[in-house]
Amino acid sequence: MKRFRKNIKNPIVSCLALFILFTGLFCSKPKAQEDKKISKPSLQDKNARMVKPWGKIKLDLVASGFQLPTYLTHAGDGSGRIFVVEKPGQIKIIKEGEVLSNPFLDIASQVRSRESERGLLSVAFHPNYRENGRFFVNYSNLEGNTVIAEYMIGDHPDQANTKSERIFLTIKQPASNHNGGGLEFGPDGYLYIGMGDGGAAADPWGNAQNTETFLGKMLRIDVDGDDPYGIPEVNPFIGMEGYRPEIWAYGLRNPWRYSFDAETGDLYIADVGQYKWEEIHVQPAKSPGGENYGWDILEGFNAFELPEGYDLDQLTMPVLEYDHDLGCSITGGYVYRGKKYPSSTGTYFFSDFCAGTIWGLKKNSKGEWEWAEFLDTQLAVSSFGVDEEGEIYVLDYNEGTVYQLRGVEE
Ligand SMILES: [Ca+2]
Ligand SMILES: [Ca+2]
Repeated sequence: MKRFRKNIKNPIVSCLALFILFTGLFCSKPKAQEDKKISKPSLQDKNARMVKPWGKIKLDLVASGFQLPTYLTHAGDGSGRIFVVEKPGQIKIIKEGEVLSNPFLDIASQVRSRESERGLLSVAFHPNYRENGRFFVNYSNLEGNTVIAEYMIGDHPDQANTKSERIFLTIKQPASNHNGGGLEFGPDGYLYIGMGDGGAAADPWGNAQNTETFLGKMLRIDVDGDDPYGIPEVNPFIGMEGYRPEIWAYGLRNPWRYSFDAETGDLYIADVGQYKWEEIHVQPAKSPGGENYGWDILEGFNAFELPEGYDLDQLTMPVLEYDHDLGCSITGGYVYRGKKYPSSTGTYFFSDFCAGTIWGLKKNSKGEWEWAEFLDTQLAVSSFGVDEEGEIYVLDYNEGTVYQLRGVEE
């Protein structure tokens, strides 16, 4: 496997010339401390095994000209349209292969995007969007705080009503980095909101393990419940003192991208690491929630701020970690469930913003996690996305391009 090089080949140049998303402190990262390996038990033994790729993929250019694209998705309304989110505050539509000149949504005047991890970060369409025209965005407001808000379709199907905003949540951000950014509806119809730990480095405020804050969490809300939103009755901490009832899982550092397997409902969370380890957690569809994913006690499988005598059984371990020889900021993707490329079926594709490598992760026939390098690219992969057919797309942040990930069938 090749080591990553291009985006951080020259740290000075890359930090000045490129927006380094997600890690934020990359430019000033202290040298990693010597790894404090946990020997009892040897947790790293549980890491997914690197194997030869079990298929071939390629990337084909679909559209270009986007301004710092951060996300791509579809409306699930049968229109076949693809929606591309731009960090400065617009959402563009790709319709029958053409990028429409008028944006679907333009809220740039209320979005703060000059810092690398702030801006318009994602959109999620209501599962019944075709009937109700409701969709949801995650952006940084002019004060730099996270806003989760609803918008409605306008008079024309290709243009939202910019005056329809209904704010669900405003979450104070103590630093400009680690804002999370994802929004995904689960198979249960609830909205999952991934929140970073509040930023700086090493979670100085202890947010990820603090169950009274939204930071460093996966939240789950019911957008069809009370005004402005309801709490699902089966949320794991509902009614418990010392816990925000919105919390679905905690102990996350910066879950920038996460997604549900469209077939199994399993939740794949790619959590951006601190000095050394990038990681993926997989939450089974049958999980009742409440997992503690470890940050900042652990980074990946490794001790970070591990208290003396801490019972590691309280934590849910990742299925995969990789160190900073291979990248510096993981970009979670999707499990392929499209119909066109059967050799990719069931493979979770993901990448790294600094490295551009596209990897696949999958359980083998014995139920053991394996991963492999599928493609070496020069892209700054800010996100993946899927269309209505379940086909996967890859966004290049620096070039503003959208590629389709295609299997190369033998
Ligand atoms: Ca800390
Ligand atoms: Ca973790």
